[in-house]
Amino acid sequence: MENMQRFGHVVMLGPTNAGKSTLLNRLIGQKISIVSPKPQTTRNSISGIITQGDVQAVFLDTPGLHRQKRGIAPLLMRSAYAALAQADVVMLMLDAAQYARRIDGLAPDLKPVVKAVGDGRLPVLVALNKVDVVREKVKLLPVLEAIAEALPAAELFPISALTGVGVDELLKALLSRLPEAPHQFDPDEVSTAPVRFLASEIVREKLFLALGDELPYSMAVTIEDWDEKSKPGLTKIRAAIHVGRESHKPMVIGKGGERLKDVGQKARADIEEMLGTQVFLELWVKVRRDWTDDPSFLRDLGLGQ
Ligand SMILES: Nc1nc2c(ncn2[C@@H]2O[C@H](COP(=O)(O)OP(=O)(O)OP(=O)(O)O)[C@@H](O)[C@H]2O)c(=O)[nH]1
Ligand SMILES: [Mg+2]
Repeated sequence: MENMQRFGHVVMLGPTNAGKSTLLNRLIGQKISIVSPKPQTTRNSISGIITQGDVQAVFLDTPGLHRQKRGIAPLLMRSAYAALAQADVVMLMLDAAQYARRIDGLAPDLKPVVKAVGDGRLPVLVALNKVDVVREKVKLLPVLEAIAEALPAAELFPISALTGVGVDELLKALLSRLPEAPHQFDPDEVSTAPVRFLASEIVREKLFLALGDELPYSMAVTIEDWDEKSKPGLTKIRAAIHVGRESHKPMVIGKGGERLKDVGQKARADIEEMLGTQVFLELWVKVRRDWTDDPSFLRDLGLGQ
């Protein structure tokens, strides 16, 4: 039939730090999902919408899979797997740089995800990411073989989300698997996430990049006030950074307030780009003891049930 529309959800699943959010941003052509070199950066499933002619896809970037059991980690894992319920197509992303160093094929901790997606119910495409850092391509052979063995029906795409190598082919294949269904979004919509949420994520990204290895995991960011009415062309935003302990507060603020100021400046620049207005961003650090155990606050963050 002519002009039959296709629409569906592509769920991006994979170990933490594989590069899922980096790929989503590249596919959408703008920053929607935050990225950092640290694991467990993504906390909420984030949508990115692509419309190409008769095909429209909602990509769901999920929190990375890992084996941590502390704090909110199990909640994040559950939400990643829960996204599968919406999937028409699964994109499983693996880090080639990590697996190329292994000689024994797939890591044992991938077993649960292989089990979850490998029952043949959904089409699975595997994106073997970060091939840009694997100089000797022959080193990829064992992992390619291991993937083919674990998921015989899956199509395999070596890519680099960073440089763009292989991404067009992967996108084409993902879109081609979507079912016939009417489009659900305006062609220029890029995400279903509210801009306020995206702004809070930008602040969280800058904190992830500015702080050491432990602290980012005990922090959350909420938007307390958003005012675009009092002055045309200016958005005034007040965001709270929640830390779990009193002793974390000075670490976030830094000597003479330098660290918080730096985080604020970097976040403001990105939020201005996203909104296309000037932004006045006020950040304040709030101690919310043990927020990771507070169901109502977790719900406010979109992390609870
Ligand atoms: N060299 C290289 N680095 C990449 C590539 N893709 C992503 N990265 C880097 O890998 C790190 C993790 O990227 P993310 O996009 O945050 O990974 P993620 O899978 O979303 O991680 P979680 O949200 O923690 O699950 C960042 O430092 C990226 O810059 C790639 O193709 N090549
Ligand atoms: Mg991510």
